[in-house]
Amino acid sequence: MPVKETTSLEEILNHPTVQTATDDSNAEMLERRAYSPLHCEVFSHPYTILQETDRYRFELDKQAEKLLPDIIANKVQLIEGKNSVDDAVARQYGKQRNIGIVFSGGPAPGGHNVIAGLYDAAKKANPDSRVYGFLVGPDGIVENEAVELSDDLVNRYRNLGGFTMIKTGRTKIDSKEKMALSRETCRRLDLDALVVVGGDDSNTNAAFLAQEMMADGVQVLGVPKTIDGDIQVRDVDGSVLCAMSFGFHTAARAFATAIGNLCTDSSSDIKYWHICKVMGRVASHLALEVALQTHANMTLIGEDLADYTDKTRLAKAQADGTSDYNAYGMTLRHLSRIICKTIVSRTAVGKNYGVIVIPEGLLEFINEIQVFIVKLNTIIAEYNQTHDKDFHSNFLRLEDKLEYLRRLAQRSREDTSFRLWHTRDDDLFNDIPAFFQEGLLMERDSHGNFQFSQVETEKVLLDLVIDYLNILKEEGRYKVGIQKDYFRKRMDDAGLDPDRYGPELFNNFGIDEYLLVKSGIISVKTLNQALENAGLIKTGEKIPSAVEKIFKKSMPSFKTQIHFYGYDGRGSDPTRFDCNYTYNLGLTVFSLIASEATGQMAAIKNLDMDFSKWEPIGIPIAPLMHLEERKGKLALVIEKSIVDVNSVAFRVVKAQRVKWLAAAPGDDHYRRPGPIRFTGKSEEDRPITLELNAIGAND
Ligand code: FBP
Repeated sequence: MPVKETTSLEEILNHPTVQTATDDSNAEMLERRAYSPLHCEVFSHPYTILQETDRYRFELDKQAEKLLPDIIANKVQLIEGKNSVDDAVARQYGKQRNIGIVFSGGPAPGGHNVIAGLYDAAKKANPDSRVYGFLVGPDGIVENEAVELSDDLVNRYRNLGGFTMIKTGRTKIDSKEKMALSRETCRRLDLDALVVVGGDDSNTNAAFLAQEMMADGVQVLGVPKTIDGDIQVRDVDGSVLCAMSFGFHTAARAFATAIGNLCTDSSSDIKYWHICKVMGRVASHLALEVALQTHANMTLIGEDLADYTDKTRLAKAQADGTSDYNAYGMTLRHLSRIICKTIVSRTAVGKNYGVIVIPEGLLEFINEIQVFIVKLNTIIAEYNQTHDKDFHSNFLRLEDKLEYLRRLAQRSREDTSFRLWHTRDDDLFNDIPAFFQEGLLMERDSHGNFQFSQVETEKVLLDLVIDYLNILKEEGRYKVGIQKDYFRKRMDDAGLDPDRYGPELFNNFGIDEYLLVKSGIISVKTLNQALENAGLIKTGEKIPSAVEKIFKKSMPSFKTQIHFYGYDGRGSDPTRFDCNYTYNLGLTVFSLIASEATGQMAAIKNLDMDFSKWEPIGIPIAPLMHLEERKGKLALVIEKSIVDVNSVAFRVVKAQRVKWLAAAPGDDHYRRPGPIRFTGKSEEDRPITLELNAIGAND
């Protein structure tokens, strides 16, 4: 159709090219929907059975033994594929079932494939089985808001990111009322099994639901999800049962793609420092993976900072015969100094640009801040327990909250047994910027977790960095290195003798590739003075413009761009690794259901190996529990797995730090991870951390 001015809008909109261009689906999406994930070998058989094994041991928590008596003795379940089974098993396997599934917590790429795997397996075992998706997270269970999944609905979301199909939420089923309502929902839907796809807190919740619902004959199973990568399960002997939760690979690749692009941009226009905060509520696994994927100039790892000891302070204290407890752990101020050192060292070789990666949960590992977080958690929780209205709705404005804290400090002065909030705490708290105070006082999530994603950690740190860089600049210790050939050329062009000017202008003339203007020369006035003193210009004479230009070039300005990588990566379409991983988790969870298991978490062993070696298993949840402070009280939860500073992955990153910082003449060592590619050859088969940490374990 030739488009003329007279062509109507309706005709244009009906044109096939316009129809294709404005369609909601595109080629990539259709390709994803059509992709059939690989099946682990055991699932190629018509049946699966469970084999309980004593090979893995756990240390049981006393409280878990008390509160979860019916599932605490659960063992690891191996899954075996069978071509034939006896009639009773076949009947059991293929019986008509009603299964409910719920997403709990933040979205993680691959969730839809868990549903698809479960749905396909359930329908294959018995086409009359029904799978219900609870809507908007655990609230859907409490309120009986569910949708029966159909081929059409499931097919629409195969291999696609997000939890869009049934949405998610962060409600915790933590009261008698909510538990009773949940049981009622399961009764109404006549559920045989409930599957909770969630993080450490949600799987903890799944264990309590399993215990509670045992009486009703409802099996409850968990699936380890979180982009944070902090659900990793080992037994007491160190055998890895679950190396990584799903979604981690995709989120890390998405962050790395964006940050890799920033490395390219930054080293092109060489004027910005990109400060990139990456998600991971507590653990720095995502930051570590991003470091490996991009080779950014500096990546902070929270767990490493917590491990820090100030050797100079310790030595001084030892020499004085005293103890200096402040030498242990990192302070924000000290950290800002380390970042400044990085910036200064690169700038000295002409690189006043770069990329710094900061983990979202950094503050968790800074002692002074962690103390505030824990104290405020307790204050807020205690307030909520003793008042009708909760802390945040009672004290809406920051001033009101601060006033309440002031009253607590006053109380500590009057009543020495009250130790929660001292005058010193109050003074220190009042010293920090208002936006940071607001962040620290912010509402905790339903599991009592501090919401790190809502705090501008990077801003807090950056303010300190800027302050200190200004001091260094005034002291003449922060300078842009001038390349020696550039200096010579500019001077020759201006008819000036570089060998006359060089020694007067620079500290290291004739020594280094990059020349540093003497620390006393920090302004045009001091430059003038230096040239006059050296007899290079007379009093009142103008500074040669080439020299002034060189000087100005040596004076750094610290320009930053701040980025937060979190929700964007969390919403990415899954990598092929996550597609296959999650689909097989879905198949695994059905095998657990079909063999009557409860209180187990589906997992795939050997994720670091070739797909042919992947081994679906069930991990008992209750033995993973330990006591942790939540909402000011000790609560049973699954232990979060943080970065192990002795792991191979961390040690490799640590060993590369100087190289990737590239504070030396020459190129940076950035790596271009490129975008997530669903089809085609890709070297990114699995997280790099996973591969590195498996070294030795599999040898
Ligand atoms: P889950 O642990 O529930 O998977 O959530 C992880 C996470 O993406 C963290 O990285 C982040 O701190 C948090 O969720 C953000 O929470 P919210 O979505 O409530 O803002």
